[in-house]
Amino acid sequence: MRGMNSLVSLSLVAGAWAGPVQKRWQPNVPRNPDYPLDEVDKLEESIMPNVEEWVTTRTGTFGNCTLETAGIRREWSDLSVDERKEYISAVLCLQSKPSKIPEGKAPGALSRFDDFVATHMTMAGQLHSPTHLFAAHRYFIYAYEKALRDECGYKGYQPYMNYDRYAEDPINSPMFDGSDSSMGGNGGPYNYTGVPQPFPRPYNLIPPAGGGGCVTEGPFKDMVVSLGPKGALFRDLEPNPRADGLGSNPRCLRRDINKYSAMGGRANYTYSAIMDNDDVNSFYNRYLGMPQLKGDPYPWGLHSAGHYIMGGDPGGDFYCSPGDPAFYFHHGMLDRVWWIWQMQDPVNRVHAVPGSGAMPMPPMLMMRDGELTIGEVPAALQKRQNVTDLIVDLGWTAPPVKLMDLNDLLGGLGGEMCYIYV
Ligand SMILES: *[C@@H]1O[C@H](CO)[C@@H](O)[C@H](O)[C@H]1NC(C)=O
Ligand SMILES: *[C@@H]1O[C@H](CO)[C@@H](O)[C@H](O)[C@H]1NC(C)=O
Ligand SMILES: *[C@@H]1O[C@H](CO)[C@@H](O)[C@H](O)[C@H]1NC(C)=O
Ligand SMILES: *[C@@H]1O[C@H](CO)[C@@H](O)[C@H](O)[C@H]1NC(C)=O
Ligand SMILES: [Cu+2]
Repeated sequence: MRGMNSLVSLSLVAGAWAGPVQKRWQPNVPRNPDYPLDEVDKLEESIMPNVEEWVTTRTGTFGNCTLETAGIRREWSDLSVDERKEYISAVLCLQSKPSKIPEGKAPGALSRFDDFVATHMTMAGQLHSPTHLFAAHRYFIYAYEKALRDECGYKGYQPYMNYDRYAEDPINSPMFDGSDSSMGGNGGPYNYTGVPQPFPRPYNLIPPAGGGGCVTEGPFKDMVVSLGPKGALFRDLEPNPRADGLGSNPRCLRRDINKYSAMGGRANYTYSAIMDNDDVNSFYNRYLGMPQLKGDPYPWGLHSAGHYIMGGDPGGDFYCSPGDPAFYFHHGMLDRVWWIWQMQDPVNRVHAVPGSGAMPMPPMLMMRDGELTIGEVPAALQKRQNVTDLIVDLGWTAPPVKLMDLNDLLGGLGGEMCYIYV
């Protein structure tokens, strides 16, 4: 353990501060020259010696997972245009395959893609509890990536969105410029007040950015959104025919591609979230924007910043947000940030779970009357929990697994989960 710690601090000094990084292993993947590495990308490069050390010294069952066999999740604009189109085709394929949800349970799930939305809606309480937020979303994206690969023949891995690349002008970025190699364009104009943020009270607001109507350009312009709304951002939406939001309510995909939101996800925010929070609970709180930093012009937290880059419907709906295919890019980025945080000190951080054990309970996000707010922490969660007993259950999309089997992305689930970010 001592050896590992000194290795960690050495590599941080070397990696973060422009010194030569000793790289023994480097994936051979191209980068887009339009986007020089930001401070978080450099931090990510600097952790590779820690990652190598970790995969050779940890104990447990990791199957055949090694750095050489690991899948590589890349940033969207680092993919070639053809690779982007392959990904888009796979998503369109998932949207054309029939749902596998048992008859009558979620009649609004019109496709296999919608099964993931319905799962996120029904399991929202578990997915967003402090203990589960990181690991359950990791599993959720993993299950989606697996469906793209196994059911739609996709050969690559789930891309992520580095918010910093697009923050200045997301509407004209390779993610959202509406071209046929983008994840679709902005929505038309819609008049709304913005997105209320739960911290601090009284609410601050992510300002509206001019969109909010139907997406009319790009591969998802004809997409039919059916589930929800359930925690809607917009008031002009038709209510779902079922109280649980799982009925069919066909409508267009709406977005307000929002640079104000994106600014809260710039690299300096991500970098300080990773580097200034040694304890898993303070890292968790910072990731959610709590407490607000003094004088912060974009005090949303990474999680909200990324969600409201697309916002709209269903992207801005707490329950239905995976109904916007850009959701997976955002939560992929969050998963990457968690991994970079973990790999600063793998021995102490890989299996650290927010809100559990002896550490103080962070506040919890809840949905009340359609607004996101800080809830009380349920008495059951206040209790000192034995984290080895926690289960992540993704109902209709993946078998239940132990939460602690999801903490190590290089070898989780007995080696079945095996990927890194580049
Ligand atoms: C590991 O790889 C070997 C050889 O390819 C294969 O036989 C074995 O089933 C794999 N084990 C796991 C756990 O995937
Ligand atoms: C937007 O809505 C607000 C509140 O309903 C209204 O006061 C304002 O005039 C509207 N703005 C436009 C440009 O329609
Ligand atoms: C990030 O940089 C911006 C612009 O310089 C600044 O306003 C903001 O406070 C910084 N945020 C953090 C968390 O350092
Ligand atoms: C937690 O539970 C596991 C098995 O479920 C057990 O082996 C372990 O000793 C328990 N730890 C504590 C601190 O109670
Ligand atoms: Cu979620």
